[in-house]
Parts: sequence; structure tokens; C-alpha cells
Amino acid sequence: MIIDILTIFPSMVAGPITESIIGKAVTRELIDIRIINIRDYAVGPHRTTDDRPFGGGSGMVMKPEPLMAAIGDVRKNDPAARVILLSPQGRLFDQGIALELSRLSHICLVCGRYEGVDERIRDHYVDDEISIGDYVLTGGELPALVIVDAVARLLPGVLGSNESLTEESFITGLLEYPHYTRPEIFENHRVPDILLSGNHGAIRRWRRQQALLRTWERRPDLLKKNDLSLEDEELLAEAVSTKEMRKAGN
Ligand code: 9D3
Repeated sequence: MIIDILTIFPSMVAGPITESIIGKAVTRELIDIRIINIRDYAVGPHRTTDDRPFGGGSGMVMKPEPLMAAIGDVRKNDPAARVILLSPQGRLFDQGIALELSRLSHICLVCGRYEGVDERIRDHYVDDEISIGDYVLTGGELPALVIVDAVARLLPGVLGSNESLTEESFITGLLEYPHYTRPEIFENHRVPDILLSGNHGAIRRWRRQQALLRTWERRPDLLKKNDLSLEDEELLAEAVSTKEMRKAGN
């Protein structure tokens, strides 16, 4: 897969993609990440990429010409590239969109800056627009890195084993059950007995129950659309009533 990142701050995205699992996927040539400096497509003595908004107001707007030239270069070499503008007005990024993007051969992530990009770029040169959440950042560079990370780990061969992908929360629609490792007693806090029992059926049931309970307590929005089976309903009801009994001091 090819991932282009168009930005006026190339050094802001370069570091993270040479590190860790993503960096390894790049050296193994599972992904080709190309960082493109929008300023290289700007003209004039100052290579200006922004200008004042028509109609007045504070802040600057990214000029259309350098963006058009940079996007045009990407499209000329590959008309199939999906050009995605990162902006607070985009569709909200989630695991489903990560999966959708991971199936494309070429994505081009355009990082906005300032108050935004000239609307004509959005209207005529971009295929898709994505936000990573309802909070205000200073630009699209960190969102681009979030998308690269979420997409890259879904590509064949990037992660160690494939089972870590299928068991995952947000794909099963639940938060994860609690994890423990050695030592068995840490600062007087014991690992739950069931995990030491060797009873794999009981462990599987407990983990499912913990995942259900956590999701119900912390992210009820995930449970509604999950549509629980009768068995899950019973597991959750049991966990909730056990917890309420404990709270009541029984
Ligand atoms: C004051 C009005 N702002 C809109 C909420 C203007 C504005 C704020 C921040 C315009 C651009 C930006 C920079 N942010 C991004 O480019 C961005 C972003 C974000 O701020 N949050 C979540 N996802 C994204 S994707 C790109």
C-alpha cells in the first residue's frame, strides 16, 4: 500500500513513521509512506502557502494553488489514489473506516493547517474528508499519523500474528477483559483465582463476562448496537448483580 502525506510540516510526521511497528513495515516494504512538502509546490520568493480570508476575519486560509499542484502530481502518477482531507468537518474516523482504507492500494492524506483550506480544494480535488474526534488540534498532521497507525497494522504481515486482529475490541464491539501477568501477588494485590485454575472453559466465560461488564459500565453506547445474545445477557446480568450485592455489603 502507498500512503502519501501532504503537509507543510514534514518533520512533524517523519519521526513516528520510522519508529516501532510502522517503521518496520516500511523497511520490509509492506507500506510505502511518502512525505510530500506542500511548500515545494508553492511559487514566488516566499513560497507562500496561506493567505487572508476573503470577507475578512481572523486567521489564515491555505491557498488553493500549491495544494492543487501537489494533489495533481499524486493523481497524475496514480489516478486510483484516494485523496483524503483531514479536517474537523470530516466523517468521524473509527475502526470501520480504518478497515475500509486498509483495502485501498493508495491513499493520499492532506494535512490542513491554519483555519482551513480554500473551499474549492475540498469541492473539486478531494475524494473524502476525515476527522479523528471532536477536539481542536492545530492541524491535520497528528490525525494523519493516527490514520497511518490504525491502517498500517491491518495490512497483511504487519503484525506478528493474525489472531490479535480478530479477537480485538471494537471489532467484537466490546472493551477488553482485564489482563494479568507475573507476579501472582503484586503489592498485596492477587491475580483473580480463576486465571490460575487451569479451567479454560471457566476462564473463557469469566473473560467474556468481564468484557461485557466493563463495556456496560464505561461504554454503554457500544452495547446498544452490539445486540447481545441471550447467553451474554445472562453473563452480564450475573456480573451486575454480583457487583451490586458486594456494594450493598453482602
Ligand atoms: C475555530 C474554528 N475551528 C473549527 C473547529 C477552526 C479550526 C480548528 C482547528 C480549523 C482547523 C483546525 C486544525 N485541525 C485539523 O486540521 C484537524 C482536526 C482537528 O482539529 N480535530 C480532529 N480531527 C482533525 S483532522 C484535522
